[in-house]
Amino acid sequence: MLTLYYSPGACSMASHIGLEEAGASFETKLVALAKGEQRTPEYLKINPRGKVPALRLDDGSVLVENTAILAYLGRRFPEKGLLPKDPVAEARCISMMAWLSNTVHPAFTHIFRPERFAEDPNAAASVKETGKKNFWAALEELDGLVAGKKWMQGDQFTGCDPYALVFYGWGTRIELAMRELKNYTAWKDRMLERPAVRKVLEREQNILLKAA
Ligand SMILES: N[C@@H](CCC(=O)N[C@@H](CS)C(=O)NCC(=O)O)C(=O)O
Repeated sequence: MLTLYYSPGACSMASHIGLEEAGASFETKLVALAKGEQRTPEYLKINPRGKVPALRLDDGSVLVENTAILAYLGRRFPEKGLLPKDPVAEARCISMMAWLSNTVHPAFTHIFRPERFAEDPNAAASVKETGKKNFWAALEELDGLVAGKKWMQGDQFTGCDPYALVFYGWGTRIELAMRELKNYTAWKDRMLERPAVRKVLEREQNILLKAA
């Protein structure tokens, strides 16, 4: 049985939705980030980096990083199409997930945890402001990328979709003008129509259900 370590509202929601979409048999273990549970000795044995998500596999080993978990689910449940079969399409999907992980997510972290980027408390406001500009620019880019498409990679629903939903939720949480992003918002509404997505949003009590 697969075990997902997650925290409601965190980026682990991408892997959580991926597991539901894949129809995988899995259990969840809540790691409350707000209570610092990611830094307990027990959890550090699972992921020494103290981050969610982490996915315990059937053989007891652990996989971390949304990009890797979503790619794994794509390979393990190929009939669900979370990872395109064509090599170029597959690479484009991984490329987008890598960008979400290495650029979009850290832009938000600058807003949420400025002290991680500058120890001087006087710098916090500036770090946050820069993070906000970069995060908004990334959301605008996502809006452009999904224009004229049903899903992030085109006609096929892939791992990029649950991953991109995390950032729509975070933008909503900090009250950015998400509705100005017409394509991204229409895509988010299509996401909310998917039973697997709704199931996870309900389990995580996600803000997108309240905002819908
Ligand atoms: N690139 C990683 C990011 C993991 C990550 O930063 N997770 C955050 C939640 S969104 C976390 O666990 N933060 C806890 C902390 O930094 O203390 C991934 O996609 O899995």
